[in-house]
Amino acid sequence: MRAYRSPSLSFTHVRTASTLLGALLLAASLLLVACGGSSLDQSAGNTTPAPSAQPAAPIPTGNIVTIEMITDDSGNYFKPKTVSARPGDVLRFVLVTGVHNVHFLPDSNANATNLPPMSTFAQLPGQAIEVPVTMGAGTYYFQCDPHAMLGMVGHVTVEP
Ligand SMILES: [Cu+2]
Repeated sequence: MRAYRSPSLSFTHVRTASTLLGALLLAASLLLVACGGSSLDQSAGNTTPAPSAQPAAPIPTGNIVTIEMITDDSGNYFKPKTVSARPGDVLRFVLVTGVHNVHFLPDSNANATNLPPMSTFAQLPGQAIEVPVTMGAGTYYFQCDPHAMLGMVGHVTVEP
């Protein structure tokens, strides 16, 4: 008897789950479109940026992991260039010198979900780009787009 009933039960369960997943994916893609649109608008305008010109971030629930963005005699670089974090933490990229952004390239993060969108550019010393850690456990590559070829790249390892 039990063996006879269970297939229909699990079928119902799977259908409900996939409907939910579809709704979530739809919501996520709408969110991505909205974020992409606003960052394009900001870089296209290229007017004086407000010091706090960043995408709205969720309320931080964990630690803040600070990474400096630097241009000096030794080049353009993130410091440190390798960090670890946990889901709910915030990566805080603080501009020290130069003009930089933060981009978790999808092409360089195969199979990653919930990657942060490409940031706008930080141009004022002290300006911070805050990136909530929304990705699952794993190691993720990020770069500054104009300086990636010059070695301005880094990795964050998200711990489970
Ligand atoms: Cu840079």
